[in-house]
Amino acid sequence: MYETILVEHRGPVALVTLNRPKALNALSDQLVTDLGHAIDAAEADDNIGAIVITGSEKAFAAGADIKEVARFTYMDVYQSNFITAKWERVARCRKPVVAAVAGYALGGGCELAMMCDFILAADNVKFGQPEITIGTIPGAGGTQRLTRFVGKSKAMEMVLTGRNMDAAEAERTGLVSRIVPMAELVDEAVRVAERIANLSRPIAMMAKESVNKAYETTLAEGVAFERRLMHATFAVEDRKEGMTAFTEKRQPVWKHC
Ligand code: CO8
Repeated sequence: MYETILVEHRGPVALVTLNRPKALNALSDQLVTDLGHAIDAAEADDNIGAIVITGSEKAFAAGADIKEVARFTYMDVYQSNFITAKWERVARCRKPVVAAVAGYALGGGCELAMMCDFILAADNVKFGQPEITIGTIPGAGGTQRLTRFVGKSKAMEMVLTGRNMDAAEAERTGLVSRIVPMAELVDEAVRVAERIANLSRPIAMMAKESVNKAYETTLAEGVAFERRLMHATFAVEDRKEGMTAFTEKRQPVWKHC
């Protein structure tokens, strides 16, 4: 169905595997288009409660497809808003998205991982924004999201030198939520995504929206936004069911409404 990705449903989880092994999953226009369509389909599917995006053991994605973009002129990238505008589809997804990252996550690959809600990474992971070494700068949020994840000093060093960050440093700096042994990465990511998908879906969407607000606004506005959404959970049937189940000492039965 897709040229450059594989999509598999594991229970309530859509597992999307980037699949251009010969190019280390470089993010060609076709791949980013396929990924956008897969996100559209997962969002529209009531059986799906969460998404996992992964690559191969060697590369999550080695960045934009340099061979494809090398020939572009300024007018090409400006007028088409270059493909990085399309990549934002992942960041706009309302269902939870987990990145399961092994190997190289460079340039656009690092940016794509950071567009997901959180990152589980294998012990062989290498994150980096090496754009400067090919004469450009990150164009899909790298200078902004990396700085928010790891702070100015480390982000600036990485963006200015193009050096990579290994698993230990990524965990220490909070770029990833956890490091997982390579052999368990995808199964663990699916397990975590399944746990989320099996909770109340509207409540998970509100939780995601509220955490994301922390990146967009002041503390006072963010706290006010969170309070309004928390109030809104009291209009969701699942909120009543969750609290009733607790008082009745039983498991909740979510209706996702
Ligand atoms: N684009 C296209 N092809 C790639 C890419 C890529 N980003 N990365 C790897 N490949 C291809 C290689 O060309 C090679 O293909 P072939 O066998 O046909 O020559 C194949 O994948 C395997 O790669 P290597 O032989 O290089 O594998 P190694 O294990 O020796 O090295 C590396 C792995 C270190 C990951 C190396 O491939 C590398 O440095 N890749 C490029 C990494 C990079 O610079 N990424 C940033 C790209 S720029 C970006 O993402 C943001 C762009 C925003 C720009 C906006 C412009 C308008």
